[in-house]
Amino acid sequence: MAEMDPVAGTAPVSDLDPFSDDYIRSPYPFHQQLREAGPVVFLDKYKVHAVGRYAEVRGILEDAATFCSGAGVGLANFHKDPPWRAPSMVLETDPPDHTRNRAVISRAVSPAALRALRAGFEAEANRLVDSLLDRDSFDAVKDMGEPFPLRVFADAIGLMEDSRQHLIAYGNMVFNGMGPRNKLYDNAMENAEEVAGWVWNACQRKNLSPDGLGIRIFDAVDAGILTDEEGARLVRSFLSAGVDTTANAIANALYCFASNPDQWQALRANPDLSRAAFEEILRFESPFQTFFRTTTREVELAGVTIGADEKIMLSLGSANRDPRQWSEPDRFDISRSTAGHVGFGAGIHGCVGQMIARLELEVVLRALATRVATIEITGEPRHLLHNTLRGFEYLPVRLGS
Ligand code: QZP
Repeated sequence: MAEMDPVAGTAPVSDLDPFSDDYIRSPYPFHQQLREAGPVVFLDKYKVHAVGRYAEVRGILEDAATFCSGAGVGLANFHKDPPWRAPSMVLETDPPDHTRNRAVISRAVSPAALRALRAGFEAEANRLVDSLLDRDSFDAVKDMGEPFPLRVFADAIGLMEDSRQHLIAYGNMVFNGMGPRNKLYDNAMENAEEVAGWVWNACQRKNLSPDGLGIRIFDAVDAGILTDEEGARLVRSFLSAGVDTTANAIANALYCFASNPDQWQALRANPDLSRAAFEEILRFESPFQTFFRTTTREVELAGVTIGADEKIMLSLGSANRDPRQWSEPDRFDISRSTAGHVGFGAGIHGCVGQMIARLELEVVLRALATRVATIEITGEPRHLLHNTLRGFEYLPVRLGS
């Protein structure tokens, strides 16, 4: 054990590095070490506490008064390091502002609005799967995971057509930007100005289609609840959160089923399990792995005292495989009960777009389950090296009819 750090308090000190290439490529053995080291550990390399057990992860997510988001949900503490972009009005905000802003988004993604999207999402999923079926091989990331949300989600928001590919680069900035300033961070930020400039332009009222979800945010501007700038910044949350997450979920889904053919046959036999299967994919290969919160006061957590204004890392991926919570957590089983998984977070910041994500993945899984007999990996996959997302850089797949 390393020497005692004044910030560590009584937490066991660990030399685990959740942002190292080895950890990112194969996080699950490291998650186990994190959980076994204790309910709260201190990551010596980053001088922050970390939790990997389900109970503490969930407990922190549900106590937003003690563990706030306003200082950022990445490693950087906005109170000390100014963020690279204007803070998100939902993700990186606390009540009461958060409550008001989230309500505006919630209204835009109402059940009625989502019902109107289903038929179009289904048609695109069917078309996409038909075009990939029986091809010798394709890349699950570039040919399926990314194109699907870039088409259906961006259309649903009412985004302009040209240069939508920038959304992938922007997601990379947002999600790698939550990690330390390592090479992944720097690479993601390489084209920051151009990409962020495009996104900001796309968020403006005049550039949003009159029948999309994005323009609904501006109803709150017309009602005097938000300024124009705030309206655009809330639309920015859609574009930040809604593409890389589902793109990786789609590729992870193909990987889960390719490596568990019995589960694929179970879904084929009953495509109505598509929604449930997505929850298990989120539990088993959570696209979003790592969150931070910041203490609003000195707090005792599982016997460890943490000072005020300290960052704490939450491993959602680890919580979703904690054997204290799940039986046989390392088994991919679409028939298990996944209730309580934290792939969408929990508490007041729980994913506000989760019903859109569920709709997207349901229709993709259903399109696959009703057309595809076999899913095979045809070459060496490469995992994405990424500070917070879990997915693939390259996943060669064949779908057999
Ligand atoms: C990203 C934003 C998994 C979440 C961290 C996704 C996410 C949610 C919101 C925003 C960005 O508001 O910019």
